[in-house]
Amino acid sequence: MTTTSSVDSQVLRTNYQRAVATYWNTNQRDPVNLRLGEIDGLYHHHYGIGEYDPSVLAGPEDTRDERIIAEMHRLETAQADVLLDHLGAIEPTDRLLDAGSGRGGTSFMAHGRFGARVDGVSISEYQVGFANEQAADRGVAEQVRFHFRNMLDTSFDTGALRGIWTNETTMYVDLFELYAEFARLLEYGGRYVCITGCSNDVTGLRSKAVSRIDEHYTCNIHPRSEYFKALAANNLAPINVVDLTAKTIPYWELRARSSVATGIEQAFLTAYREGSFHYLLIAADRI
Ligand code: GPP
Ligand code: MG
Repeated sequence: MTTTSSVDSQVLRTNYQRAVATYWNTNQRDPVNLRLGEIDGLYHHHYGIGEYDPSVLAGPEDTRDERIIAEMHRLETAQADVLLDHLGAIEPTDRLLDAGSGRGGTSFMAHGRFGARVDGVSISEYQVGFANEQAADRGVAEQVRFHFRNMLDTSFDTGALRGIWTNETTMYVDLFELYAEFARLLEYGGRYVCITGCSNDVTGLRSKAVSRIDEHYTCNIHPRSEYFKALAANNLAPINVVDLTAKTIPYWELRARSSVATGIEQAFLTAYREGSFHYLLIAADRI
């Protein structure tokens, strides 16, 4: 019989990975994510894009916070929609991978949109359990499955996937290792879509604000250039690069005024406004 700890050590290979898993396993009462997810059952672990409706701040005070939270959720769902817009034509018979799937929000949206089978992987057993319960509640457990696996070594079949995305998860891994695994998993012509925060090579090394974000989430934000080097080294050819920085700033302004602000809002606003950090979408094809 395989014990839990031996499974753990197969999935979590380093002390760093164990620290990241502990962060997500113990961060279970996070109102900034749960209050938003409760609105419609899509629990996201990413940020939002688009202008917020200023009327949410104007109306009656006793329901203002509720309106802000609903608006933040709308912007986070809009972000996942933009990511999925870049996956290209996906058929119901195709297979997709959500690499770093969190509580499953983007996976359920992808399945709802394309009808395709989606597998999600996470190194947080808590998140995997939460997302699989969501899949059962939604009646899609046969088609949307979450696994306690490492996205650097997924054990899925070579060439089995039409599409892969990472929605704000690449700052936890070495990009060369990650894209070697994605190049193995994608069929020829398959599409990879990434949304990430990355530091700006042009402004120099990591700014104080970017360091604060790394510290807050136990992550290692990569420079923009690193993405393109790692993609090119692994037969992944970019077809679209979209700078979403200006579009995400309103989300952070609104979040800073909400009851669910976590204290990291000013670091994001400073980093984006000073230009040391970008919110970037990259779509690339497996060649
Ligand atoms: C978390 O989303 C996202 C990350 C930890 C990755 C860091 C992202 C960057 C763009 C640098 P979340 O929804 O769990 O965070 P929060 O709890 O703050 O809303
Ligand atoms: Mg969040």
